[in-house]
This record gives sequence, structure tokens and C-alpha cells, in this order.
Amino acid sequence: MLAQISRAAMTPVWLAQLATGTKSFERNPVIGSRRLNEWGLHARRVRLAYQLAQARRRRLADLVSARDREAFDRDGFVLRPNFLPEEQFAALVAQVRAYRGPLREISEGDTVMRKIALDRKTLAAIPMLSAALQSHDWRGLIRYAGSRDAEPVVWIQSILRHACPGPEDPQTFLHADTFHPTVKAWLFLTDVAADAGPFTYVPGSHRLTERRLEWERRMSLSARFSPNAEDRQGSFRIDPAELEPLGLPPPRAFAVPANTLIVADTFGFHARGPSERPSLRVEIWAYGRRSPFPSPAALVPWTTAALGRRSVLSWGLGDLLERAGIKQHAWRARTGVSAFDLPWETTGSSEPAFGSSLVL
Ligand SMILES: O=C(O)CCC(=O)C(=O)O
Ligand SMILES: [Fe+2]
Repeated sequence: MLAQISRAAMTPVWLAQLATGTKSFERNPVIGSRRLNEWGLHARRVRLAYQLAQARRRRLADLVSARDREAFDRDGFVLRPNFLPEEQFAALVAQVRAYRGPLREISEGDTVMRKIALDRKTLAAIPMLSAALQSHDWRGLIRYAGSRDAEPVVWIQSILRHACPGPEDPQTFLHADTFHPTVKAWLFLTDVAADAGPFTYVPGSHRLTERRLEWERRMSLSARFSPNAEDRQGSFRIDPAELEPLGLPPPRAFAVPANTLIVADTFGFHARGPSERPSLRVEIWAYGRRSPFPSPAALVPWTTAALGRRSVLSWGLGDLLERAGIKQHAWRARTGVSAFDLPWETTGSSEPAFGSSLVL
């Protein structure tokens, strides 16, 4: 009875979420409904979101060079070796290395991810970063790929592989982050070897072909009850054997030197490559995701510092909920640690985190 009342009360919310970026097949039973998806609900959301993103990209085309635009439209990513002038890059790395302000760690399987949010104070401590984030190329590529004239959220991120006990890193399975075009960017501050967890992408998989749409439809029928948590959350996994029938090539692993920028549409299939041994990848990492559909919220002119502050506040809220005994917070606070420190070298305040609350 209670369940029925709460279902009736929630239904308008679930319906309203259809017009947003909400993607969970598990938490939203309308999105997850097998019947509705047999009638084409998911496929229609995918198609409409794609068409809208393509139209917005056409309007933002002047922000990027013809060469980058062609590469992105063809491959779903732009690769820029030697992105920053040499001296500027060296200064950026030195400033990030020296920074030992507050940061957070989370574990994803046996990977530890470390994040430094860029609020005003952190940006002031790493002035070379602000310069890079204001560069014409960085701004233009992220806006075009993300199909929005909007700032992304940016963190300094370290990926420490085989750094704690746990199952295989869930990001090592090929997947699309969500059901619509969206952007992520990596400016690597370390060299990334082929066998040390490189970013991996299936070229051309950002395009919504008829075969991809049919695959989306098929996945949507069973996603709600999939044994895989990421499928249930709307980040569909794909078996590499399915790529060829979709007309797609094998994934390409980006073994790249430091100072390489990759801007990619993570509606395309991608993964974090395997790491043969414990490894460390440090990057400036950006994530730009606004509603795929028209929405006033998508137009809010966030700045990098305001978005950084928002991350800090949400971590603070997580701590508060944990202290109140409501929910364990997976993002553990560390101090005195640099983005470049290896886990066994650190002398932080808390034990390693073994939680999991992935934001994909
Ligand atoms: O870290 C990587 O190489 C990719 C991880 C991933 O799947 C993502 O950031 O969406
Ligand atoms: Fe991803």
C-alpha cells in the first residue's frame, strides 16, 4: 500500500526526468520500463538528444579549427600532443607537484582515484592552470565536443592502479557514459604507457548509426535488471565482440607523452585500459555535462571556481551525512598529499577508502 502511494507520488517526477539527462534504469522505473522501451522510449530519447546536440554543435562550429572539427566529427575525439608551450607545461607540472592542499580519494575496484577540486583558493595556488583553462583551444574544443557554450567541471585527477584490495576497476570495461553526446577531456601531466592504463576509445563510436540505435534499443529492454550495476545506471557496457557487428573498429589505446590533450565525446565507447602493474596517471580532467534537452539550468553561466566550490560543498555534505550516521561517504579527505604521490608514499590522515559511488 505504502509502496503504491509512493509510486503514485513519484510518477510525475519520473516523467519530468524524461526531459533531462537522468539516465538510471534502476532508479527511474519509467526510464527502466521494458514495455515503454519496447515501444521505443529509450531509442527516441537517444535519437532526439543526438539531433539536438548535432544542431548545437553546428552553431558552435566556429570555436574550433576546421581540422579539429573534421577529426572530432569523424573519430569522436581530438588528440593534441604538445598542447601547452613547453615552458608553460613545465611550470604547470611544478605547481601541481608542489600543491599539498586538501584533496579527496575514492576507490573504484582496486583503483584509487584522487581528486583536487578547483575552487578559487586552489586556482590561486596553481596560476598556470587558470592560464591553460582560459586558452582558446581548450575552451573551444570542450564547448564544441560538449555541444554547449558552458564551462566544464575541472579537477586535478590522479589514477592509481592496483593501489588497494578490490575487484577489477569497473572503468576497464568498454562503455558509453550516458545516452547522449557529452564531453570529457584529459590533459596528461604524466607520460601514459600502453600497458599502464591508457585511455582507450573506439574511433567513430560517437555517431548514432541505425545499428547503434538498434543496439541502444536492445540494451534498454533488459538494462533495469541487468546483473551489471553500470548497465542499470544507464552507462551501457559493450562486449568488444559486439563492435564489429556494429560496423566499428577495435578500440584505440592512447599511449601518449605528458602534455597531450584528449577531448572526447564519451557517448562513444571507451574504457580505461588495463595496467600490467601498479601505475600512476595524473591529469587535468574536465567533465562537461548539461541537460541534453532544452533547459534553463543548462544556461547557468557557471565558472570553473564556482563549479570547484560546488564539488567542495558536496563533499562536505557527504561528510556531514556520514557523521550523522546516515550514509558512509566514499570520498575520503586527505591532507598533505600531492597529486603525484604514490599510495604507499603518502602519510595522510585517513585510511584508504573502500567505498564505491561512481559518477560516470
Ligand atoms: O580514465 C579513463 O581512462 C577513462 C575512464 C572513464 O571511463 C571515464 O572517465 O568516463
Ligand atoms: Fe566512462
